[in-house]
Amino acid sequence: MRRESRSWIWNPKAECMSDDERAKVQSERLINCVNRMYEHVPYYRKRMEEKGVEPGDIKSIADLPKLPFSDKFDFRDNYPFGTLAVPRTELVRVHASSGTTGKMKVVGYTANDVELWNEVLCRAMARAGVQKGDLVHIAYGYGLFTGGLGPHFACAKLGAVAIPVSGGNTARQIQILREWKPEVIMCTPTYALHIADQLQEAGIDKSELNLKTGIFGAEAWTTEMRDQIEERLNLRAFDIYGLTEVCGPGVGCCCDQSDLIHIESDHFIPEIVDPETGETLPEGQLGELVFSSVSKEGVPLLRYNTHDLTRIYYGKCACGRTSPRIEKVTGRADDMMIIRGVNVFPSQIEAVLLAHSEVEPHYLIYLDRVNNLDRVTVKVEMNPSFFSDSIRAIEATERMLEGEIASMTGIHAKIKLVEPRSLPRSEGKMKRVIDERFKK
Ligand code: DLL
Repeated sequence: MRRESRSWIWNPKAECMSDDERAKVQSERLINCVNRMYEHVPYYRKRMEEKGVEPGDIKSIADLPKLPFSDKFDFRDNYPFGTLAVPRTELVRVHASSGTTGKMKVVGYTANDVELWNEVLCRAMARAGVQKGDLVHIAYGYGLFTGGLGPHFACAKLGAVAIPVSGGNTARQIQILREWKPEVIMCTPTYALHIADQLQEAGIDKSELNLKTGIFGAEAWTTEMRDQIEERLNLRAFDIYGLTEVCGPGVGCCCDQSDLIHIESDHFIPEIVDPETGETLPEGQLGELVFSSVSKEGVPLLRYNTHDLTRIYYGKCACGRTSPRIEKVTGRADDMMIIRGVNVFPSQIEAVLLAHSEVEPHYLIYLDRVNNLDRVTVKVEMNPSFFSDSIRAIEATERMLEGEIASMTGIHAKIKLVEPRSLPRSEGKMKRVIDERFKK
């Protein structure tokens, strides 16, 4: 039984508008954004010229596929402020995220951008059941990362009380959870599980806490993991999605009807494209998620490829909202492991592991190469009660998990059950894959 939901709708006008109304709003904002980008952002103007598109060619949302894509390399090549569409002096804040390209992706916000971010976060938090007056324990990192300061300021707009704990110092987190009794916690799903472990270790029962809602995101997680977090912290868990380049958390969040994530598409227009051809894919097909953040002033983006893999669904949701929904993001196209030619996602392995009570949701995937062949080893922690079991039972579990992973993914992964609490923990995003294959 899942805990009852406290969900409500922050902005019915924006979240429940008809398809025609949405298309009208999106078209107006898109046209305006294309003009601003063409005028003020040299990299994008060049891209449009190369493709032979002019602002006048974009007359409505239907023309979106005519526009060129943008990508994380545009942030690298225009580091730090070359992606701005306004003078730098008009910014009120800057955030950044580290990229796989080595250079940070720097994103500037005007006062209106911060206000827009607060608005979409209020939609997400209300959807997740945050009420006016609630204490919101924010254990996402504060700083350049958007997870801390974004929700922090949005709490004031919603009328909730932010507790700016930031990440780390888990003992103090637990003290606050137990003594101040916040109703809401926001952190990465892996950190939520770490907190649950620490509570258990300290012999603190979940009934001593007062958590009702958890808003988790910033990394891929499965429904199995959601169930564990809900059970262990006695709360209702919601999936919040976002990326720094588009604003941070709050690009979308699931409602209480399903795990699908409603996208705030009046501001962030989503598309799903074929990773090979760039063609826009129809509803329900797996592809890369692309956003046009048409209302942003500081760093607006047109057709920015997130490389996150998901599917999109349209139509009215049982919650009453009409905004398009994406499936839980299961991985990034560039997170994908190619093992002996087979595409495998860490989330596939996680789904198998979490279906078994003998193991805990703490695991690491090691990739190396022996005699030019890829080898996969998954270290996963045993459940403390199973840990005391016989070697034979442990080995049998290892073989059983190997069999299930093989039938799920088509690859052989060696499973090593390790002692409880022996793998490193993360206070932010968890790095699950250690790839040694290309090291000399
Ligand atoms: O992770 C923003 C955020 C903070 C989202 C707090 C949610 C909560 P970045 O550091 O720029 O921004 O990383 C963005 O993280 O492209 C996805 O690959 C991944 N990601 C974010 N949210 C989810 C989620 C923040 N709910 C990248 N599920 C994105 C799966 C997610 N992956």
